[in-house]
Amino acid sequence: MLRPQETESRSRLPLDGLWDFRIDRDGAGYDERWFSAPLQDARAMVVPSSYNDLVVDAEDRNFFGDIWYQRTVRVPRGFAGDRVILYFESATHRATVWVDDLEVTRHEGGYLPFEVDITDHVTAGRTFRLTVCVNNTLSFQTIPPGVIEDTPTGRKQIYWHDFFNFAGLHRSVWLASRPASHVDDLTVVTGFEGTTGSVRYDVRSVDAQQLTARAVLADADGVVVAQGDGDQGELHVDDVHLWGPGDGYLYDLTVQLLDGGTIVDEVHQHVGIRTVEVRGTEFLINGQLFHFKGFGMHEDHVTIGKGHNDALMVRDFELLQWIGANSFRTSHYPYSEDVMDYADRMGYVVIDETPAVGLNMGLGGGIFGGQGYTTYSPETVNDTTRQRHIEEIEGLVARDKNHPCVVIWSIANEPESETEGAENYFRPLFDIARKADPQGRPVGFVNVMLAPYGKCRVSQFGDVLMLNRYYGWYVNTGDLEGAEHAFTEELRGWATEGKPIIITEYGADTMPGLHQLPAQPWSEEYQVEYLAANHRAFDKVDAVVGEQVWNFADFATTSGIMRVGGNKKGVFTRDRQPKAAAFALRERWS
Ligand code: GCB
Repeated sequence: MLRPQETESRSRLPLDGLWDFRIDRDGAGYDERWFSAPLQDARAMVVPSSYNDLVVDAEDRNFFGDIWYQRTVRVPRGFAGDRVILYFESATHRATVWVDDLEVTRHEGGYLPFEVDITDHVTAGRTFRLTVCVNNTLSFQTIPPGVIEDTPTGRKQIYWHDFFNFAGLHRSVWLASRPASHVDDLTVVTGFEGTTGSVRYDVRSVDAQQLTARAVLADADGVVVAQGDGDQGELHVDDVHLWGPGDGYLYDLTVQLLDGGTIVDEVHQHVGIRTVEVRGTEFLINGQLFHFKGFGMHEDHVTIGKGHNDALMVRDFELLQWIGANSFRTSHYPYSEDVMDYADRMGYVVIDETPAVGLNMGLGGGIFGGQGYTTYSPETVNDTTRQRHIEEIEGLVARDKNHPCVVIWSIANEPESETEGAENYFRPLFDIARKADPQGRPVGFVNVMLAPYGKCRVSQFGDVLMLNRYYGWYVNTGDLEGAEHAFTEELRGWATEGKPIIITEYGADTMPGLHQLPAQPWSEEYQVEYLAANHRAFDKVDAVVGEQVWNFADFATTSGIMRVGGNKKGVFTRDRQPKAAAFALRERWS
């Protein structure tokens, strides 16, 4: 599945803007067939955005269940003769879609795209009623998991991850056209030897037996540097300009399906030529040592929640550049395709994560102390959950496999990993990710402090060690000397495993504007000193090849006594202004 694009043979029309919207408080929408008529009692809602922070009523904001979106769509006349496709970049966490009265597709999973061919149900030049029912409930069989508990005051949605369960159509929706005979998927694998780059390509097409494929590679100036015929091939590039950290050099690969001299279909794929390798405790990009500097991030902004917005994305990357970061992790779910494209273009290195977060019932909202559930059991996280998890891994790799920015797949964040149940659950998943990725990138998962060195039973399966640690915050609170000592000791243990270690989270909640001398937790000064103590620990252990602070910016969470207007571990505030720690990091990283 390729994202809609504008080419010689394809068009796309964004369906973003104001849609009719209704929260289905009584769960009546399916029975009353809300899709079969204009949505009654509807209010306006923005696509793309989370609906939650746009409304002011607490019950609406915290609602779980069905929410309905509807709008009228006119199919452009120019789409006549082509296949007409609806493409959703995401619907969190699942969706059912109707074209007029007809259900055309369902999709599970809140952060990956899905499409449906609606050619047979619409007419070029005419309108149709598009209805989408989005559902945001979480269960033990969803990724991420959750549970609905009965309480004296009604049913409540519980989950174990530390960010607000934003819902809605978070990314663009497209009406797209493409020819019946078309390129369905495209894979590139890059490499280089000396100054010659290579791009292996593999074209999968539909209904194209009589057509021939042609691949043309152009450099960033549009000069053709290589071309080949056939569904598969390898292109060679003299004097290659590699893609690398801080140098987002992209070639453009045009793939055409030809009927003699006629172009039947054409797609474009930007290509960054680079290699990724783990060698002992080293992490290499293009054969050179790479040290990760950056953040675990969130798609989270004031008012729009998890909605994608280009302006806010650009601001985030401006700040990443200003602070000297070279990388980030898409904690804790796949990010918008626009973010991935922009990371390619800006030369940012990405650890790409599935939405498998909160598979740890020993944690509550990112904090110790769960609510008495067993994580892995036939009644909780079970084989059905794992099947969903596998689909998320395969779906993520399928979507992002061609991005040069992606250098590691993170298959989960902080699952319970110290038990036999964890070992059994995770054993096959790493190989599933490896098998899915034609580029053979390293695969790992993010380890939690509850499964420290010597206790974790899952890290044996990964190619890299990714650790989230809060020495000086959740433990050794306020005691940075003790924190540095304990962290160094643990790192020395992990270093004996002979794999590269990336610290994927370390951070301290900080109220912007709170100043204290001597520094105390929650003050800006403490965040600065906390980071310095952590850095001293990292710098003593050669196997540590990266540091990603938690978090880039403050973000929304569920209510909790450990959260003050959300999680405040941001180095930037939620509206993207620097705390004191930002200047300290800038000095270390620049
Ligand atoms: C973690 C989680 C992250 C939380 C963070 C915290 O370990 O991975 O999602 O937000 O801790 O601040 O507690």
